[in-house]
Formats: sequence, structure tokens, C-alpha cells
Amino acid sequence: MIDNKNCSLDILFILPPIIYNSALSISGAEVVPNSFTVPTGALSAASYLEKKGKSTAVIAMDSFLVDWGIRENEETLIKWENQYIGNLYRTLDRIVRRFDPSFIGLSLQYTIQEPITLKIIEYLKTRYPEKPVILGGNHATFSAKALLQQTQADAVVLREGEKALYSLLIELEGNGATACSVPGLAIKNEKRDILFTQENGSLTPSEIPVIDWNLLYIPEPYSVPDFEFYVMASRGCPHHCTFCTSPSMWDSKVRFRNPDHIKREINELIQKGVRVIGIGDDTFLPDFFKNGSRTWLQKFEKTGTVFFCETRADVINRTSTDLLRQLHKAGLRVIYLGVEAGTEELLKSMKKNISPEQIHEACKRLKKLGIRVSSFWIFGHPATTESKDRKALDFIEDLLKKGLVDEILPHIYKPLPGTPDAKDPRVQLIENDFSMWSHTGKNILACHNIINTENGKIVYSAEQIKRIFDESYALKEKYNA
Ligand code: B12
Ligand code: SF4
Repeated sequence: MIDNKNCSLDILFILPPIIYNSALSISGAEVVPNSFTVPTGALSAASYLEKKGKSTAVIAMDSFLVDWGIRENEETLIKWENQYIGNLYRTLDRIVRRFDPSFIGLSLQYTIQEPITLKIIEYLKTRYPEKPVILGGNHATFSAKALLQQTQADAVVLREGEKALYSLLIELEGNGATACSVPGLAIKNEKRDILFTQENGSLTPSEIPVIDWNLLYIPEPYSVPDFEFYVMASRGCPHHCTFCTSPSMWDSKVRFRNPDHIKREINELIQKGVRVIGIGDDTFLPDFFKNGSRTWLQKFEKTGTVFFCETRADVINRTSTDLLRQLHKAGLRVIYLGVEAGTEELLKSMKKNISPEQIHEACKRLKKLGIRVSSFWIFGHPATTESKDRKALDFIEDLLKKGLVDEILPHIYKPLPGTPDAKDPRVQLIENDFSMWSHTGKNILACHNIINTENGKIVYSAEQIKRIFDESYALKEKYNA
């Protein structure tokens, strides 16, 4: 979208590679992505800064690395990786010279991105030592101290990024002497000690910026349809699931965005030819419509644009049939339900606090209205056992047989930084390399055993977790779901 912006930018945002990890963990696969992740969070921070007079651009590194190569087998892995990393560095160099930014912002959202991000920081700091590197995003927030200790990155913006980043840039553009007093940061002082500054106040709903999609730089040979766009109707989720980072990231508080802002973002995407849009909320809450206008829904309906969202079974069950019908009519085609487990006891241990009955009920209602149901599942959660995970397999098969779910998306549990579960002593990690921490996909690894904390004995091994996960994939294939 940005075309000839080869000027000197104030800040260039980079989303480090994500697809690289699939290539590392999927042996024998040709690495050809279906679509690229749009760095929505970085775009939001960039849009906020632009409004304040800063010049920015946002790039998703994956979309620059056209020459993926084929990662054929174990023997060719090292050769493939060396070629890939060489290509990555050359590309970074080209990008930084072209945009010549005063600051570089890295969006470290996913834990799996950490190893490659460390390489990127090292490269940038060797080639361009004068350019401050600022990190932000979900994983960076909860791993800030270790990241600053291990790398030459200058600061980590914690949680919501817009305000803190703007204040930091202003300080660093001055003499930087008071950067340590900017709220919402982890930063090194002159003695290279790591300080956490005071907490940052969050943006009010109307301060949350309208995303300017034009700030996303799309390199040739790609174009808008090669990217998957998400619009956020809210920030935060009111629930407290122990495996999820949302409660600590957004404090379990929900801010509904201004409906006019949502409408503008959707409108601009439609004008660019986008016909499928994700509503990216942690949990899409129809409570939104209690006070907010529905005009953004009409945008979908009028243009035949369809959308999908993620939510919970209990939320569906307390939504009126009338509203669900209206959402469907407007273009809601798929709902992704976080089902996670097959027993009420396990769902309670995860603080998901829904029951298999509620899940049944939600699926039934959605299917009756013609809305496709996709479902997320977690195998190997610290509170599970082999027999509880088997019950999830039975539950999956029951739902599939009854035609109540269209798609199943099984995940192997990973202890994400910032979650209560990450401190669970029952998890014994056997793979510390975050590159291998993909959550989903046919050939992914189970990276932990579950142990009995009293005697240290393994009660559910990584091998067993993987076997059950593979069985869930077999069900996926059997039912073409
Ligand atoms: C929509 C979504 C997706 C979408 C698309 C993601 C996208 N476009 O970025 C899809 C469905 C593809 C997806 C997939 C996955 N996702 Co996801 N996803 C989300 C979700 C719900 C919203 C992302 C978003 O747009 N947030 C809104 C913006 C405003 O917030 P933000 O991104 O955090 O950005 C703010 C700050 O972080 C900060 N910031 C961000 N970047 C930068 C950069 C700088 C320099 C600075 C200073 C600040 C800054 O400022 C921003 C504005 O305030 C988040 C949860 C969440 N609420 O964030 C999970 C989340 C990011 N996903 C998560 C995961 C684990 C995954 C998967 C790995 C799961 C899987 N299925 O295997 C996959 C893999 C990702 C991939 N692309 O391959 C985790 C990541 C946790 C972690 N430590 O790894 C999250 C946090 C949810 C969770 N369970 O906790 N996801
Ligand atoms: S898993 Fe879903 S419902 Fe639970 S806290 Fe996270 S976003 Fe909310």
C-alpha cells in the first residue's frame, strides 16, 4: 500500500518472521504460505504516532522473504536454515537502508518468534548501532527482562503500546535523560540495570486509533489479498483462562471501540478489495450492540463482504437468536469456539468455566442458523491426564458425528509467558527452544511431560501427548474437518 516512502522515517515497525517456525518444525514440507499475518497491533501504534505527526511504516517480514526454498528433510535442514537466515539479513539491510528510520520497532507477539527476533536484534545492532531498537507486543511484554538482558535492545514497551511508545520517542529525540520516567516501559539505565517504569494508563475507547491500513508496506509480488486482515471491535476479555495471556495483558477489562472507528476500518478494507475480514477480538461479545451502533455490520451486508470471529459457548448461549440471525445476515459465516477440553472438571481447572452441555447447545444453535462452527482444542494442559484427553477425543467424535462442528483445530499446550499456567510445577519442559513451540499443525512437537509433583514421576509423557494429538488429527482427517 505504501509505495514510494523511501524517505527517512521516524520509526519503522517490523513483524519478525512467523512462518519460519512452521518450516523448522514441519519436516518434508515445501514452505509456501497461504497468506501473511497483518501486524494489527504495530499498525495501531503506527497510526497513533502518525496522528501525532510522526512518519511510520509497518512491514511483515514474512512477506519480504519470497524465496522460501524447500526444507526437505533432516539432512538438508542446516543448509536450508543458513540460506534462510542469509536471505533474512540481506532483506533487513535493504529495508533499513530504504526506509532509513530513526527508530526500529520490533513487534514480538508470539513466543515462537523469540529466537529469530534475537537474531534480528543482533544483526541490526551490529550493522546500525546508532538506531535504537524498541520491542513491543505480547511475548515481549512478558519476557521483557530476559530480552533486555540477552540483547542490545534499548527498551521494551509493555502491554498497550501507543501512548508509551509516543512518550518514549519524544524523550529519546530530546536527550533521553528522562526516558526512565516514561510509564509503561522496561528500560536499561546508564548502569545497564533493567528498570520497570510505573504502569501506563490505558487509552480510552475513543483514543484507540483508527488503523490506517496504508501504513502496511506490501512488497512485490504480493498485494492486499495475500494478507489476512483483522479488525478489533474491542480490546480485552473479561474471562480468566489460566493458559491464556489475555487476562494479564489487558487486565480482564473490556473496552468496546467506537463503532464509527470500526466502520471506517472496515470500509477502507472493503475499498481495497478485501472480501473476508476477521473480527480479531479475544472474545467477540455481542454485548457490544447493547449501546453501540450496528452500522458497521451494514457495511458487510451491502458489499457482500463476509466475516468471522472467535468467542465462547456461554457467550453464544446468552445471545438472542434474533441477534445471531442478524449477524449471519450481515455476513457472519464462521464462529471459532474455544472448546479446549472434553470434561467439565478439566474446563474448570483451566478456569474456562464452561460445560460440554453448554458447548453442545451453542454448536446446535449456530448450526441451525447456518453458521459454520470451528473449534479449538488443547491437549497436554498441565491439569489434564491421558484419560481426560481421551475424553476430549470422544467428545470431538461425538460432535463430528452429530454434525455439530465443521472444523476441529487441535493444539498442543505450550506454557506461554504471562499466563498462570506457565508457573505450573506439573509441567516438565523437554524442549526449551521456542522455535519448536508451534501450537498447531500436523507435525508439531509436544515439548513437555506432565509430572506428579510429589514424586517427580512422569504421569503423562510428551510422547503420549503427541500420540493423542495425532489421534485428534486422524479424526480431523477422517471427518474432513
Ligand atoms: C487475531 C489473533 C490472531 C489471528 C491473526 C493475528 C494477527 N493479525 O496478528 C490468527 C487467528 C491468525 C492468530 C493466530 C495465532 N495466534 Co493469535 N491472537 C490474535 C489476537 C486475538 C488479537 C491480535 C491483535 O490484533 N490484537 C490487538 C492489538 C491492538 O493488540 P496487540 O497485537 O497486542 O498490540 C498492542 C501491543 O502488544 C503493542 N505492540 C504490538 N506490537 C508492537 C511493536 C512495538 C515496537 C511496540 C512499541 C508496541 C507493540 O501495541 C499494540 C497496540 O496497543 C491475540 C490476542 C490479543 N488480544 O492481542 C492472539 C495472540 C496474539 N495469539 C496467540 C497465539 C498463541 C496464536 C497462535 C500461535 C495460535 C495457534 N493457533 O497456534 C497462532 C499463530 C500465529 C500466526 N500468525 O501464525 C497468542 C500469543 C501469545 C504468545 N506468547 O505466543 C495471543 C496473545 C493470544 C493468547 N492465547 O494469549 N492470532
Ligand atoms: S481463552 Fe478466550 S475466554 Fe479465556 S481468557 Fe483467553 S481470550 Fe478470554
